[in-house]
Amino acid sequence: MLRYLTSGESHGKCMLTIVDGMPAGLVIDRAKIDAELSRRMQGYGRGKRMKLEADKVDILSGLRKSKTIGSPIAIMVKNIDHSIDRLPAVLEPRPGHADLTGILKHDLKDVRDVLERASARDTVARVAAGALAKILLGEFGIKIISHVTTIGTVEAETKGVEFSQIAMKAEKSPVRCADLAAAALMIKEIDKARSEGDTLGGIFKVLIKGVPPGLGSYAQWDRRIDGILAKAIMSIQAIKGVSFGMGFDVGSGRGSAVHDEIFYERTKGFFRKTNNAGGIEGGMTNGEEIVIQAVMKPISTLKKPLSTIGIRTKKRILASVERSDVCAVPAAAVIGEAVSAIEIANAMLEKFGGDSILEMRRNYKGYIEQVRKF
Ligand code: EPS
Repeated sequence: MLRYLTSGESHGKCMLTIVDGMPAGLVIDRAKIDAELSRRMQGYGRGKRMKLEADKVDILSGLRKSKTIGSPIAIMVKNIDHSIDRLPAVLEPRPGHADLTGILKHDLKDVRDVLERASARDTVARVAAGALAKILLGEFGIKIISHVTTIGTVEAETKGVEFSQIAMKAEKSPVRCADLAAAALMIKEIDKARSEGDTLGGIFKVLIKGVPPGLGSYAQWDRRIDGILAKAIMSIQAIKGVSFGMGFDVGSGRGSAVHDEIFYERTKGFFRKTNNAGGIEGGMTNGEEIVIQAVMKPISTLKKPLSTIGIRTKKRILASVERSDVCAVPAAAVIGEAVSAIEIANAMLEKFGGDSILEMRRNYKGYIEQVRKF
C-alpha cells in the first residue's frame, strides 16, 4: 500500500513528505522529481512567489545508491522565502479561504496561523510524492498528462486531438492549453483579471494511458477507483468538482448514446471505439484511457478585496491582501497528475503486490497474459 503525509507551512523552513510503500529495486532519478516541481511552478497567471523559489528535492531517507530499498522515503523541499516568524498578523479573513473557519476551529487569534498551512504551497509535497509514483508507473508503461480546457469564460477545443499531441502542445503552452487560439485568449483574460485586481478559475483534464483493466473494485464502496481518484483531486486546494469521461453530460444523454459498445479482435482483445466512460466502469479501470475533469474556483486572495469582518474589531473592513496568483489552473493540472499518479500507483500495488519491483513486474506480466488469453 502506498501512503503519504505532507507537512510544512507556506513560509516555513520547508515542505515535507514521507512516502511509504514503494517497492524495493526502483531507480529514482532526482532530476525527474525536480522536473515535476518545476512544471508545478509554471503557468501564466502565477504570482511573484514562483519567481522567488527554486523548488528542488532533497531525499533524506529511503534510498541507497539512488535505489529504493523498501523503506519509507522522506523528501524535503526548502522554502527560499521562510519568513514565517517575521510576517505580520492577519486579522481580516478572506472570503473563500480557510481563514475564518480555521481560526474558529483551532481557537487561533491570527489568521496567519491558518493560512500558512492551508496554502496551496503544500502541493509542492504532493507533487514530489506524485513524481515517485510516476516513476513506478513508468515501469509499466503508464503515462499521465494534463491540459487546461477552460480559463474564465475561454474554452479550448481539443476534440479528436491525440494524447501525444495534447501532451506536446500543453507542455509548450504558457497556460497548459493544447488549443493555441484559445490559449492566446486565456492569456488576455488573465491580463484583464490582473489589471482589475481580480482572479480566475477554470477547468483542466488529466489523461492516463496504459492502465490495465481491473484496478479498483466493484465489490466494496471504498475500493471504487473513481471514488478514490475523485477524493484525491477534490482535496487539491480550490477544486470544486470532478467528473470522468463525458462528465455531467451523461445526465442528459440516453443510455444508447452514453455507453461505450464492446468490441473484440484477436490481436487487440476486448476494446471500445468510444470512451464516454473515461476508462472507468463499475468502480474499476476498463483498460481504456482514464479521463478526469476538474473545476477550480478563482483564487480567494483578491488584490481588490471583498469585504469581511475584522476578527478583533468585529467591524466591516476589506479582506487582507496576501501575495498570490491571479490564475493557478495550469499548476492545478500538474498537481492533478501527481495525485492521480499516487492513487493509480497504489491500485497497481494492491493488485500486483509489491515488496520488490521484480515481484510486481512478474505478477503484472502474468495478469496481462491471463487477460490477453481470456
Ligand atoms: C504557492 C505559494 C504561495 C501562493 C499560492 C501557491 O506563495 P505566497 O503566499 O508566498 O505568494 O503563491 O498560494 C495560494 C494561492 C493560496 O491561496 O494559498 C505555491 O507554491 O503554489
